[in-house]
Amino acid sequence: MNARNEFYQDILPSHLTPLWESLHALVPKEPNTPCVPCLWNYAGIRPYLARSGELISAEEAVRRVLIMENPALPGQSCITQSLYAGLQLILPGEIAPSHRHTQSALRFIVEGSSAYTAVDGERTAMHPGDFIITPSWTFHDHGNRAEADGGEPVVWLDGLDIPMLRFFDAGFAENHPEKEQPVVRPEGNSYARYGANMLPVQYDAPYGATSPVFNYPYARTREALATLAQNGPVDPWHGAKLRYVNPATGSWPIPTIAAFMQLLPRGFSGRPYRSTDGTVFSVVEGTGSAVISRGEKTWRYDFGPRDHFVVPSWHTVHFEAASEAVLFSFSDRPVQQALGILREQQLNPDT
Ligand code: GTQ
Repeated sequence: MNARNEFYQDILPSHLTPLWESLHALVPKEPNTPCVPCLWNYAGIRPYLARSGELISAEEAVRRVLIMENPALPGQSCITQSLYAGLQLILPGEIAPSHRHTQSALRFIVEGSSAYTAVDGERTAMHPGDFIITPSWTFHDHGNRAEADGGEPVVWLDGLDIPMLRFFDAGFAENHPEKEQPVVRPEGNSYARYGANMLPVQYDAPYGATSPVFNYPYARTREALATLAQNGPVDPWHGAKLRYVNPATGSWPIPTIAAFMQLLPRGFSGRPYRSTDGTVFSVVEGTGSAVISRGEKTWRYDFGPRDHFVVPSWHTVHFEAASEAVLFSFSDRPVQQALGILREQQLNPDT
């Protein structure tokens, strides 16, 4: 053993370790994420969701979810270092019981129209393409109408800040005493108050920095994107892309999570970009390709409706759309922006 190695051994019991052996890894020249890109083809994984439905009820599971794990971070329940993503299944007649936690959640509806979610005493129906928020520390339960009532399996993408809360060791949770929390306001109440580009004259933010709107319906989002795309031209990198906002502040819908919807016109061939916010995508409509690269490596993901994929931090990506395509996405951008560390780079601006 040379003198240095001997020294490292000697200081180990004192819980000391030499910085000079790890400095370059700790302070890299540029982001060097352990995360890798990954595509979850919906047709490939949908049978597993169905099987989970045969193995356990939503009530027993509390949340019947298949977590989408980054292949490079097995067992860590995260899709990027800061974000959690999963696909949740709820069958007709089932209830996912009420609880609350400090982690914030988004639901992006992938399949089925017979479910609802309740947040803080108000229910909202879930339809494919809807973007729904569960603010931190609000009671929430999910339900699916019974078969006789036209129920069908409902699947949505769960996006949560679980890894961030774990990082801060700031997670709390508790169950509601009842399976379903009491409904105290009629459906649509929140949208009427906060979703008509207006706010109550005596506005008092009900959920702190989180948006008071908890369902951003796809019909409205889709109409806006269609109009933008028709009016053209669209952004050469992103197509027609909008971000979801907290209407009371103009800021992000969730303090820890940004969410976006973009339309790629038919034949769109986007320019490449990279950013430090690793991003999770859910394909709503259309077919196309995401071409991702990092150094010498390239991943080409041909996508269709209901497919999901992740583009990690500082991986270059560009999009191609064979048919008109619509993509939902979310990232940890609000946190990076608040900390002043977000970086984005648009490549080939002149091509
Ligand atoms: O619906 O409350 O995917 O608490 C993970 C944790 C969903 C939920 C998840 C949760 C939920």
